[in-house]
Amino acid sequence: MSPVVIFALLALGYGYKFELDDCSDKKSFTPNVEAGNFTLSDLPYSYDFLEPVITIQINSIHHQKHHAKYVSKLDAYLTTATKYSDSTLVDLQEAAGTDATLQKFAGGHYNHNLFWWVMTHSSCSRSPQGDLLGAIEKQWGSLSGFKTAFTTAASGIFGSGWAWLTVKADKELAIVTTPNQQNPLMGLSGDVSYPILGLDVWEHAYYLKYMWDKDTYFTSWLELIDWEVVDYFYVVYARAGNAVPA
Ligand code: MN3
Repeated sequence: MSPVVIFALLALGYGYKFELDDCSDKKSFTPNVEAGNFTLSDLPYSYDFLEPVITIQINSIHHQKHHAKYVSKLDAYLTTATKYSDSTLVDLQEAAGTDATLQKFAGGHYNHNLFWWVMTHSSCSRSPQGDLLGAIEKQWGSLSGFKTAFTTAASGIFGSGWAWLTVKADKELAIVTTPNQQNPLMGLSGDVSYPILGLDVWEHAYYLKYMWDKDTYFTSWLELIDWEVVDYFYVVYARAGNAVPA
């Protein structure tokens, strides 16, 4: 392509250029109050908002195809499992401990909801603050110590799964991994705890950009955590012994 053509494309706004003002384009957290029947919510930002770490292609396929399928499979199951007709999505995580179908589809829906909320554009990501920062420093020495431990845990997942920052019953923080679409609320990989941050380690979450290089996905992803939201989840819900109503 000639320099003239490239300049013309740039002048026309081709390519995504992020401005700091755009941070306010992310919607504020709203609790999920649905029960018995669930819908795929819009993402709290546009599909290109997480570029270049998460591409528009990955984000749109992930949401419109993968996440959407968990929701439709969950709703199909709930038409037969009528005992859950008044259950919220958090109730279903608790019930999933003894229900393998809920582990897949209620887990898949909840995990993705939480995943979308805890991300923002890397320019809008600020460090954790206050009590959460203190709790991280207590457990891992520093934020960078946490990031190393989190990446190591994520790298240790064999096959598909999730890495979580979670709050235990004793209020201490922990890093936990779960296989498939399970999560710490189900109590299948240790005691029940309350996740405030979740990283999707399924190939569909990164392969179109990172391919075999999972470690670059992990380290890049840590730079787009919306710590303001994670702080909020910690203080308002998890530290009080409640699941985030994602
Ligand atoms: Mn996924």
